Amino acid sequence: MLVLSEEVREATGAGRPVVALESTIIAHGLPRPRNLQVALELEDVVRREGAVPATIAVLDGQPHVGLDKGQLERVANEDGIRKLGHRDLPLAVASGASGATTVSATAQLAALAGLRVFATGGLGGVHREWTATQDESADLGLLARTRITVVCAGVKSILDVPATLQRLETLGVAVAGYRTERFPGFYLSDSGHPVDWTLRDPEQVAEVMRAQDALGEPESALIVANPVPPEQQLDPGLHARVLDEALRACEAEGITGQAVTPFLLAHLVRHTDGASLRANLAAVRGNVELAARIATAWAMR
Ligand code: PSU
Ligand code: MN
Repeated sequence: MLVLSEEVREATGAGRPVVALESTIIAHGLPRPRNLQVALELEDVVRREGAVPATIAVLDGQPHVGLDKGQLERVANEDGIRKLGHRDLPLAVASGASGATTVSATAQLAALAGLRVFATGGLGGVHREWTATQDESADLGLLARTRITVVCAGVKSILDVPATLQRLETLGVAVAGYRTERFPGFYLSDSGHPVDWTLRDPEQVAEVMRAQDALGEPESALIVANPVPPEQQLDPGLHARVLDEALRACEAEGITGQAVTPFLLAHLVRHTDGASLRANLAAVRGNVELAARIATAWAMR
């Protein structure tokens, strides 16, 4: 049922490096018209590193792995494009719906297509109001049972970061900092929390992936947490202040469920004069580039 783009089909057939990219960040995480430019730019970053990009989305009920320009345009600009977590996939397929895929849905489809490396901005996780709302992203549970390597700038800083790290530990998902002993904070280089493991180069990441396969079940993910460069991070003071306002606005407006993350991200963009957007993009770009290098090291194994 998967539709692979021609270049993804050729690359996977020949064992060449492919990087899966999610589409929720395009449809629901970034403002128009910047979102389409970013989608195209991220694909270019992958190509420049000698790998093939596979942006993933569901269009008219068909899960696509690798999108052409017209399909990327639909994801970026089509009104009513849904946000699909992995639980939504069978519903979207059976009803012919179109939607962007979150980390959980992208990871599931990427693994189904035989892809092993995936890049995003920040993972979903445990929300700060968890005791009242029980809002924990489905990203975490899916990564506990999917053999994929996710390169991200940690988890989104709008979340309860220590609770999310604890959940990842409980769920048995491997986490390593990339050239850092600190867990990155999405818009910030450092979330204020340590990581237990540090990896130094793409070859070392590929070795961990090999070891995962040799060790067998359970088929869980590897999170490679790659910080945004300190000179490109959002000012920590501004971040703390605006995030606080955003969380209060979210509660005051009664935003719940899937709408929470896009609401908070959009609030930050507006109230930091685009500075959060610049930090977000710097983080995603770095992650996509590193993912391409890891995919290359993995393809040469
Ligand atoms: N990273 C970004 N921007 C985003 C996301 C990640 O830089 O918008 C998306 C991812 O698709 C992630 C989703 O899976 O946010 C989490 O949403 P939720 O908290 O509703 O599970
Ligand atoms: Mn949620």
